[in-house]
Amino acid sequence: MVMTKDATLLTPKPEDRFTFGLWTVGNRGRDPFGDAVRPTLSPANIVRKLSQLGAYGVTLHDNDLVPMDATLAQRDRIVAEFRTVLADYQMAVPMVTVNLFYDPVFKDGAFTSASSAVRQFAINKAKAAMDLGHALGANIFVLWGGREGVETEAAKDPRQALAWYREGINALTEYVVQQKYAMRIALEAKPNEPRGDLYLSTTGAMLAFIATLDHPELVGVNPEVAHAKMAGLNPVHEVAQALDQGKLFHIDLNDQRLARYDQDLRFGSDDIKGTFYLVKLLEESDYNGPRHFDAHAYRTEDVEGVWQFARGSMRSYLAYREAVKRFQQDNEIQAALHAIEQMNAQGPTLDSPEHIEWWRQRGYAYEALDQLVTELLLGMR
Ligand code: GCO
Ligand code: MN
Ligand code: MN
Repeated sequence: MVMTKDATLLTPKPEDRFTFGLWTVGNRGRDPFGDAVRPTLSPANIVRKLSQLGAYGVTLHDNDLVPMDATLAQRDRIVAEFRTVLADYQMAVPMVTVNLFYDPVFKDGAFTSASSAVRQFAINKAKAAMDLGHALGANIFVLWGGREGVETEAAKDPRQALAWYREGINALTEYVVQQKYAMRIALEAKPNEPRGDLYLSTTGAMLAFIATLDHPELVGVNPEVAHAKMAGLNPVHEVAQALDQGKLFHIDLNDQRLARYDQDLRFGSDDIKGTFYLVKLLEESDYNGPRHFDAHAYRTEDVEGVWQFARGSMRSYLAYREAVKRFQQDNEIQAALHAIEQMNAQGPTLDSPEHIEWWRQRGYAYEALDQLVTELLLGMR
């Protein structure tokens, strides 16, 4: 058994670029069936603790830091104080997002609200969140349309809703250009929750939508593992498609069992093989953005459990990354891959019945290959 003796191997470091949303470790365990079970953690507290744990930075919704009813003067004071904390702990804010789902004014959507007054309010709120992101040095602005959806199709024509959605995003890219912000927008898809059905429910749908925007070059995606699984999809393929199109601007890492409510499990805690292939894909790609965790601790946990959750998220990423290296260095796995490659290269052209029959008869040896990967992930290689 190849076991690592190097204790530092799983110690997170800023260069690993691990980030957490303030709302993730700050999650108080509220759910539709029960109230908060943990105290509020201040942003300063979160930054200090995450930096001690080896994170690179934090991300936030506008209202995770600045209350929705704050005056401009209050906002400026909060931002100035927060910047001091960030500098003290050498923590970055690479991504900022906007909360367009919590306040009851957004109960029927923000950019897709049937009311132009609400749509305009949402656009203004998003622009102010971009200003906040700019002030904190963020170059990615994530847009997750939490309430952009319906319970009943009788409510709106989905084509109209998409047109409003497009107008909203076009207004934001226009603003980026006008303000000369070094900021790109990353759209995050989710199939459902909190609405019955959300528009543009998969990363693939988002990618197709981006092509219809005024400034497609400024817009990419922020795929989330759990959201793909909620839709019954393979997150590895979603992320691969985003990479293929040069659109992987950011990523939300967590875990999720298929066909369940939005679980937001600790990264890599459930689907070990799926997570392995996702980390392999990321590490073998040219994506060098943050490894952003969007999950939260079990509701059973106290604050110490939250820090175990944060520490575990990062350690797991590093453990999967080590497994990828072992995959790349494993002689038997590489020999198996090579043999498959050879067989593909040396197989005859399909120009005669015998040659076609050769391809019909051949085996691909993927069972043996997968078994090697399984044993590697179980620590037996
Ligand atoms: C969710 C989403 C959110 C977003 C966040 C950033 O399922 O609630 O994943 O956590 O990622 O709001 O926009
Ligand atoms: Mn989510
Ligand atoms: Mn997310």
